[in-house]
Amino acid sequence: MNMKRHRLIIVSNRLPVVVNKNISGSLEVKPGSGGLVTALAPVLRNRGGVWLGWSGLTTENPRKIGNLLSSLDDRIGYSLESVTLDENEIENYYKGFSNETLWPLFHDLIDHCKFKPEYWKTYQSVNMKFAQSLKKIIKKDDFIWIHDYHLISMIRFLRELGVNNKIGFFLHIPFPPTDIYTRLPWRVDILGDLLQYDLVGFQSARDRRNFTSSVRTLIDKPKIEGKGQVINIVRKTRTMRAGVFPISIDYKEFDDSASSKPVTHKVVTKEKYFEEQKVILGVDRLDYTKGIPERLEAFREALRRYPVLLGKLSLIQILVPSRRDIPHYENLKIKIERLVSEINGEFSHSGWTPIEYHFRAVSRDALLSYYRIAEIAIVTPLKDGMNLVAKEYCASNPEGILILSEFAGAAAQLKSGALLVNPHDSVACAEAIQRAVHMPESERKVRMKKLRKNVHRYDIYWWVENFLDAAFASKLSEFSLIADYTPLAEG
Ligand code: ADQ
Repeated sequence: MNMKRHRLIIVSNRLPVVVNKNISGSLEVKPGSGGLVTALAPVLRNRGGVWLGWSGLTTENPRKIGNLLSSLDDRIGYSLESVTLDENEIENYYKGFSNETLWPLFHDLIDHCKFKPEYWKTYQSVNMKFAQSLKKIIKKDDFIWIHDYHLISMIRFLRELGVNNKIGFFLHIPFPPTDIYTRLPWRVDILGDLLQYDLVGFQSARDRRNFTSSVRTLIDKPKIEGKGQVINIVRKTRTMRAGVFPISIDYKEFDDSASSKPVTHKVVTKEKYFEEQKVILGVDRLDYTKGIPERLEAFREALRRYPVLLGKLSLIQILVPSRRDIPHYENLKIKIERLVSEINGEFSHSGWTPIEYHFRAVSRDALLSYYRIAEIAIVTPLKDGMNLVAKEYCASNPEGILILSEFAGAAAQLKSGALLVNPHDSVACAEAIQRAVHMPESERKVRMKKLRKNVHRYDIYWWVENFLDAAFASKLSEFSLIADYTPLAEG
């Protein structure tokens, strides 16, 4: 297995940098942060690499953006190539098919889906545009790794354009059960596209099982070879691989930074404020899949059922703004804020407000300080590909307790240390909150130790290496890490 000779090409909807126009009208670019960039950047640097994606701007001259991005090459050690999108493409491909069709459908929320032919048409043309941009930069031995639901169809156009390179795909969001997936008018096209990849990675065994079941129902009955972390799907014309690769975080970076001086300074200030109370923390992007109203209802239920918590437990809910030009998101924000004010109105007394609510992105240091002061983190998505907040909390707080939705991809991996809950069951969630508040220290320590060990062992570097191994191993038995699959399975 010699992967070293292959240059790595990463493709994602957005580039790993933020391009902005400053007040004087000139363009500025800042290297992005986040687990994926942190993990892939060294790999791209080592073997040579390119990251292709949309810059985030619509009206700028592509050449201007290109020049600006290439000025970063030396600093970051790999190249950035941008695709330009116009307003219509953003409307129909990005907001439309990606975020109003595939996103809700793949999270089982059929009522939120719009199935518009013009969305599909533009999704196709933008995927073609990405394929054409990629074709211009591709070399014979490059390994292409495409990310997420925005770009599933890219493979079809790449193959039509004569690109024969090995191509992998990773789906960051769940793959839905067959009875939900079949509602999609373009169900056969999307499945057919996924089957053209050499390797498709899913977050959990649940997602891969849903995928193979839809293939059986809608396409044909392939032969499945293997039953571990990676399987071969053998069809008449070709064989592809499908694997389970739970994404993770840079554990060490979170662990180290959480105890750094600037973070500790913030922790001390916040601890003074919450001296009398325990803190339970929610951190999410504003999204209807994250189960935020359900969590607030559960917190209200806990305060009603267990008066001992009044004045003793505060919920800090941090919400990062997201997709606000889609009506469902704006309505969700209104619903959340109404609930926060209802709960605060019902229970506050002088010196104690049950919910502290922030609607903004917070800095990394501030986020870590919240992770550290929170005795409990409550992560209750209705469905989630993985959920990195759960893992970030474990890496940042050795003393904490994690309440986790059984519908987060992370649950398969973290179930033995976390308190698993059904986010739709407000009574069970309230009981879990009460249990967490009163959990004996010895149990808390044992649970968090298990969680941290797991997140540490299967960190983001493991994830990248494991995916690349799966793409290049000539036989399934060649996976060095396959023996480690059991602890990640769904039990
Ligand atoms: P997301 O749906 O964005 O990702 P998640 O995995 O929870 O969800 O990641 C959110 C990230 O945003 C975390 O790194 C968190 O720290 C950060 N964040 C959240 N709120 C913040 C705030 N107020 N301020 C600053 N930062 C904040 C998709 C899928 C997930 C999958 C990831 C990665 O939906 O299921 O885990 O991709 O594959």
